[in-house]
Amino acid sequence: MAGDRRSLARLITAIENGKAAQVLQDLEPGKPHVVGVTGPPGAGKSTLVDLLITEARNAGNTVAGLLVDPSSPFSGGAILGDRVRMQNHITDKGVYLRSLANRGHLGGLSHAVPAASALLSAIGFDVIIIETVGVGQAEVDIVRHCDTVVVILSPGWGDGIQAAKAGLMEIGDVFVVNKADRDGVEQTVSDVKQMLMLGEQVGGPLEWEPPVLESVATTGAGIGEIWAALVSHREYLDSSNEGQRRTADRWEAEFRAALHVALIGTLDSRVVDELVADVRRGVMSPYLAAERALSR
Ligand SMILES: Nc1nc2c(ncn2[C@@H]2O[C@H](COP(=O)(O)OP(=O)(O)O)[C@@H](O)[C@H]2O)c(=O)[nH]1
Ligand SMILES: [Mg+2]
Repeated sequence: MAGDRRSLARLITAIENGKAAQVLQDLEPGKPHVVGVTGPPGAGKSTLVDLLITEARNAGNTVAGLLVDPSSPFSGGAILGDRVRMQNHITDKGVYLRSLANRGHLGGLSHAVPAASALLSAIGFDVIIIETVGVGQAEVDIVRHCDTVVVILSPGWGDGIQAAKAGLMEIGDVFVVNKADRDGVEQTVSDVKQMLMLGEQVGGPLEWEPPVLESVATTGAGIGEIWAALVSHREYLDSSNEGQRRTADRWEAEFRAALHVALIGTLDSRVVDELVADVRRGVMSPYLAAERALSR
C-alpha cells in the first residue's frame, strides 16, 4: 500500500501461483478505469498501449499495465519485446508494468488477471490497462470484465469477418483500425462499421455506439482521439446502469474464479497428480477423477 514495487511484483507472482488468497481477502477495491486492449497478434496493441499510458499520465492519472500472454514458447519473445518497448515508462513512478505469462495450474490467467487487477485497483492506480491477444476464449473472457474494451485491428489482418469470428465484435466499446499508413484501411473501417450495424439490427439499438477510429501507432497519429473515446466511454458508464452492471459482472467473475482456486487449494496435490496420470492414460474418466479428487 506504501507503493513498494518489489512487494507488488512478489504479490503478483503469488497471485499467478494461486497463493495470494489471504492478501486478496482484505483488499478494499478502488475505482479505477479498467481498460482492456485486445486484437490479433501484430495489430499494434503494445505500441498503442505504450502511447495510451502516456496520454493517461498527461491527464494526471497513475497507470498500471498488465501485459497478458498465454505461456506459449512462441510468445516469450513478444513479451520481452513489449518490455523493451515500454521502457519509456521505466523511470516513471506513476507507471507500473507487468507481464503475466504464467498459466500455472490453479485457475490460470482467468484467475490471475482479475486478481492482479483487483490488487492494482486496491493500491490506487487510476487507470489499469490490460493487453491481451484477442484470439481464443480465455483471452476474450479476460477483457469481457473490463470497464472499456478497445479492439485493435489492422488492415493486414483482413476484413471485419475475421474479427467477428474471433468474437471481437460483441466485446468492443471502441474499435481502432491501426496501421492506417497501410493500404486497405478504408475497407477494414467500413467492414467493421458494417458488422456493427448488422449486430445492431439483430440485437436492437445500442445506448453506446462504438466509434471506429484510425491510428498509426508508430507515429502517434490518432492516439488523442482514442484516449478521448476512452474518457467518454467512462463518462457513459458513470451516467448509465451499464457501469454498475459491468462492475457487478466483474465482481461475480472474480468470486467464481476465487472459488475455483480456493476449492482446488483444498485438495491434496499428490492425489490430484495421481488422478491426472490415470486420466491421461485413459483408465479413469475425467468426471470420475473429479469426484474422487473431491471425496479424497
Ligand atoms: N506500419 C505500421 N506499423 C506498425 C503500426 N503500429 C505498430 N506497428 C508495428 O507492428 C509491429 C507489431 O506491433 P505490436 O505493438 O507489437 O503489436 P501487438 O502484437 O498487437 O502488440 C511492430 O513492429 C510495430 O512497430 C502502424 O500504425 N503502422
Ligand atoms: Mg503486444
